[in-house]
Formats: sequence, structure tokens, C-alpha cells
Amino acid sequence: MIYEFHNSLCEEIIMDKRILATAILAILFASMAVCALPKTAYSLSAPTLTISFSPQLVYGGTVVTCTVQVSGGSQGETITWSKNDSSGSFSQTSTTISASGSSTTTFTSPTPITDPVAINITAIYTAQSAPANSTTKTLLTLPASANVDYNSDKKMGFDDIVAFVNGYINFFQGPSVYNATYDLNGNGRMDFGDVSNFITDYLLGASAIVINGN
Ligand SMILES: [Ca+2]
Ligand SMILES: [Ca+2]
Repeated sequence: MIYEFHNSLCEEIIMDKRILATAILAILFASMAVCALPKTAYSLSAPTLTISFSPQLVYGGTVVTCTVQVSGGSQGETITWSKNDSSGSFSQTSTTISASGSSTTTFTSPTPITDPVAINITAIYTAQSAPANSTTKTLLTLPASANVDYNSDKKMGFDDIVAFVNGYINFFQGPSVYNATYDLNGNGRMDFGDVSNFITDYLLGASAIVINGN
């Protein structure tokens, strides 16, 4: 009887040791697994800024809406606007980020007389909820004298070509109608110089749309 009790006690002790050893091993493996997990990077990255202009066809004095889309910033934070040229003016040089992540100011373009003027517009996000960042985009403004956007849709298109051709034809068809709008070299009559100027100004406008849109 005593012998059986002794054996039973020994078996229980051995079993308890096995359970204890199993538990220790489980904890050990769990610790190793946690250590082996990839480390997560919690460092903040700078927001991405993208500027857009509207309209994209800009002649002297045009009021251009400048919008910066901020990816990674927070609503209510500040954007500062600057330019690399003394000409032209912003309505506001400090704007806030909206709920949609955008921030907008307007810029009244300068008034070039003969040659186009290129101004670098910069939007700056200074360190707030994320590291600082900025972006710059060139705005090309054309002289008002180069404006051949006859239908005023802020695009260069077939309607502008038709308007010029009609102006040209009307001068030579009787009764002759002279319209100074299409007399692009200003010599009081329609001639080849006007055609040449129209092509130049049309291509200039198309280029400005590409530059200001990209
Ligand atoms: Ca047009
Ligand atoms: Ca002419």
C-alpha cells in the first residue's frame, strides 16, 4: 500500500515537472517570436505638395487661382506662398489646408509688354504635424498683345482659327470690313503679316497652356 502511494506521488511530481517545462519552453518560444517580428517604422514623412493653376492660359493681368494639394498634412495647418520675381501679387501669402487637403490663393499676373514672363510660384509647408516640405511651379504669363483666344474660353482651339480666318476674309470680300482685332501687325489692313503673327501667337498660347498645366 505504501509502495503504491509512493509510486503515485512520484508520477504526479514528474507530471508537474513536465507541465512546468512545457510552460517555460512555450514562454521562451513566444519571446523569441516577438523578437523576430519586423520592426515598424513610426517616423513621420514630409507631406507631398502639388501645385495647379487655373486658368492655364494666362495673359497680363489675369487673376490665376493657385491651389496646392497637400498629401500628408492636416486640416487647418498653414501654407506659405512665395515667388521669385517682384512682379505680380498674391491675394494672400498665408493660407490654411482645407478638409480635402488643399490650400488656395490667387495671383494677379504681371503685364508683360512684348515678351512672356515666367515666375516661379512656391508653396511652403513648414514643420507642423509633419516634417517641412515645399514645391515650386512655373507660371508663364503672355503679353496681352499676343491674345488670340478670340472666344475667351482660355484655350486655343478651332473656334479661334475660324474667327481669325473670317476676319481675314471679311476684309477682302465686298463690302470690305476692317476689324482691328485681327490686324495683328497693326498696319491698318489684313495681310500676310497678320497670318504670320496669328500662327506665332496661337502656338505661344498653346505652349503656355502646356507649361502652366504640367
Ligand atoms: Ca479659345
Ligand atoms: Ca495687318
